[in-house]
Amino acid sequence: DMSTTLALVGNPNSGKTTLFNALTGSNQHIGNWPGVTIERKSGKLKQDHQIEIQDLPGIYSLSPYSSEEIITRNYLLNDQADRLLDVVDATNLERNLYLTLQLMETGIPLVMGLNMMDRLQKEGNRKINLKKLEYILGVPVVSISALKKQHMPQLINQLEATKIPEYSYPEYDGRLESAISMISDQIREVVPAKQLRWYAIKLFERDEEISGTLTLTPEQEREIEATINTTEKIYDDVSDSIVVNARYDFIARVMNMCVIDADDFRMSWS
Ligand code: GDP
Ligand code: K
Ligand code: MG
Repeated sequence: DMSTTLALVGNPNSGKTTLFNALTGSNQHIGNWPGVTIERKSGKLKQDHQIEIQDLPGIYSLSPYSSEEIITRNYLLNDQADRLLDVVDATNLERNLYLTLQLMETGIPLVMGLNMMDRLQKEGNRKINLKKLEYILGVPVVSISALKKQHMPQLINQLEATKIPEYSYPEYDGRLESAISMISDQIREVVPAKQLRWYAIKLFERDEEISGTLTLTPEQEREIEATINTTEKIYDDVSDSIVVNARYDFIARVMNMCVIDADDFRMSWS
């Protein structure tokens, strides 16, 4: 069976459903996610029935606080998606990137569909350098308008590519990276290799939903807790907040490098 499953992931209102409809046409299956009344839609890509598309619930984060987040992350962790199409609202790039970074931590190949480009152009006060965005994130970026069905052939080309380039993970502050690497050493034997970073970060965040799924020795648990405690002392902050700040630092660098606002010019002439 040569079929691949492509999961649409993104913030609420980033245009997932509009894009899903544009890609699948009337070829859709609608149901519910098990145990919850959240609608589940899947369908086949119109131009290539080997590509099965799954629309996932809109989320801002892969934390375990809402049904939408839990459905999405379980789906991603249980290896049901071969690739991700990260639907990003270009007019809200900064906020949307917060989820993108977390999606990249799952190790699943990802293409970014930078949506709402028609609105960004109409607003006319911001330019996004797509080449630099691709470079700094290390993922393919295709600018689209799902509503106006613009750049759909370019997107489909990228989705059909036999291989999506491997990306390196977003690299955070060195002191956090060394904690992640020490935790990784403790759990290397008990988690899938490509999800090592995901599990290490989640353990660092003290995500109990995740730690509950792993069987660790008391010694491993002690080592991990010691790593977290030491790092919290270094930062004088709690671990989940250290990770949040590290992600925002990374996003600030991306925005600095890739985005030019009309205001930036006005400032420099005043
Ligand atoms: P979802 O919550 O991610 O499924 O987002 P929807 O597909 O429901 O879209 C949210 C709103 O954004 C709707 O009003 C869409 O018509 C609109 N929308 C989606 N894609 C685009 C786009 O490319 N351009 C513009 N201007 N609006 C869009
Ligand atoms: K919506
Ligand atoms: Mg939707």
